Amino acid sequence: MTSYNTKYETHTHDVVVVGAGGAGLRAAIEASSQGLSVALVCKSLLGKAHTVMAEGGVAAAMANVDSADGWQTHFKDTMKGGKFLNNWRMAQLHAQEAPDRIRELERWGAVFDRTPDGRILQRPFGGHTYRRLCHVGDRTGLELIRTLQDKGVHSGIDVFMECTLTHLLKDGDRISGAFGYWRESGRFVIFNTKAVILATGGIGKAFKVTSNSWEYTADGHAMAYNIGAEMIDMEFIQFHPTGMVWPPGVKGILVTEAVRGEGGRLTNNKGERFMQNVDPERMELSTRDIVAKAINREVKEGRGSPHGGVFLDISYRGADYIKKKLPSMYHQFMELADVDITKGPMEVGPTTHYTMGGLRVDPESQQTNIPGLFAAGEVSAGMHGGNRLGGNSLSDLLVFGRRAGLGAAEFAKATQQFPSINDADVEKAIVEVSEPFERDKGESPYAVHRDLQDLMQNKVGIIRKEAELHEAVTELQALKERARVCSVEGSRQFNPGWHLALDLRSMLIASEAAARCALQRKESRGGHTREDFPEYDAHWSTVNSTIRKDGDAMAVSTSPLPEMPSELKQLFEEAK
Ligand code: FUM
Repeated sequence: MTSYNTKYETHTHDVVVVGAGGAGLRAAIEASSQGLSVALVCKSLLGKAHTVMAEGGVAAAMANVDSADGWQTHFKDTMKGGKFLNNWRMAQLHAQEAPDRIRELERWGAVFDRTPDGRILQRPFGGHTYRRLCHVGDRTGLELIRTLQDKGVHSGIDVFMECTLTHLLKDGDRISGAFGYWRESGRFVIFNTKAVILATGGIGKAFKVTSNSWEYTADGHAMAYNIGAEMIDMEFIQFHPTGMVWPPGVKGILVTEAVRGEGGRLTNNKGERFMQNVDPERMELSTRDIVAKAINREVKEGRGSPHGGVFLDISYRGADYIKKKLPSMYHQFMELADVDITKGPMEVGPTTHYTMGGLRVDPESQQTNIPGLFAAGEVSAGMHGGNRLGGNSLSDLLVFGRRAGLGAAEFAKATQQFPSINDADVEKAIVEVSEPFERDKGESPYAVHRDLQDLMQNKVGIIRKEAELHEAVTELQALKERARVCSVEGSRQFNPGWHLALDLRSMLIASEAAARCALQRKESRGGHTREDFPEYDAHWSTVNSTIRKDGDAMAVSTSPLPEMPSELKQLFEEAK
């Protein structure tokens, strides 16, 4: 329902999903299938999502290629890859339900690559014991989005594109809606709802070198944090080992792990396969945290490629094979770098790819600690622990997108009346988003963003040190102040400077959470490496980092990890 007779354009739906990547689409489909009215609100155009950057495949223990695979092995791989910091129940549900979600996707029209006898083909990926990644060449995320989008638009979901939400609204303790603006006109818009599902993705644009595109500015993290939602484990950032390093304009663009899955070899400038010294058993298919750090070391110690990466070579597989299995990589390097990967190596290096931390959710329903607020996909946390295995994000968003849709639908059904929108909260939100226009001598948001990216890249990056993290926390306070008083010119009509000024506030919250948690965790584990504490630590293996808003301050603490039941622990004993 749309109403224009109140002061602001207001839309009323049982469930509002924010973000239209895989998690948002899957959640919206599920909530809609429960007979509820559903709004799907996205900042970008439908179909433009970081989901497409999970190129190499979706992990599910279908056992089509390696018949010994099963959910127990997938569960164990996920826990080991996450360095046992995962929420065990999420990892269990994920491993158990992923194959059903793939079969469902296939029924909805996804066209996977096939085994000779017609089953879904599966390829190897880092940290997975068996060949487990169902794929469509190197365009798996794209096919997943295409399929979900097709299904979604025929499910009666109301889609609101190019609409940025900046504030979640509450009625008492529970969620009542969201406030934002149309990117083109700058007009304000309100969504009144019984339940909100955040599926806003990650925080990659806080870093200088990233595979993420402009949308990944921590919007969901910040909106939820600002109304009292708890975050966990924000220090765990995944630096994907292989992004492009050259030419400068494309630095950070993803080079899919499928290149290594199909046999790609990493070498340094001496021609050495350096993974031999790091993980001789798994070599290039070690987990991402390990491969990224190994590449970082080669470069730092002077064994890098001419443009500051290392070499990744698949050319020995032959042109036909490469063009069939890795068509996007072939075109990407040809068009962007003038490199023919069927004839010679690529140059690659780590790129900020994924945030393991995020909003704490209930594993069954994906509800946060705010009644009526749910989260799925990268903005939520727990599933991947300290390091995500490649391919587990696509299966995560299918499994937990569905669960969030169901959870929100049940919550909405149990809510008789629409909660009220508090006018004072809306007026406050309007004042906050209008502030950048009120000043004429403030700094440009672009300058603040550039400095934020440099800071996060250099001091909260792959290798961290106490002194630099202290500096990062202090410098982030200064950046927050600069962002608070930055100014933009012109009007609210399509004004990218204004959009960035607002996004900066969200990125600064996520960055501060990452830096403070990284300072607190005195050990190295997965996507968090402390040069001064290089080993695992027994205490830190039992706790999640927690982040909450405490007045104007950010409170960082720890909470005990949920205890794994004995029958699951037994799986690890049997493996020994
Ligand atoms: O390398 C890739 O294709 C990325 C996959 C993922 O992040 O899951």
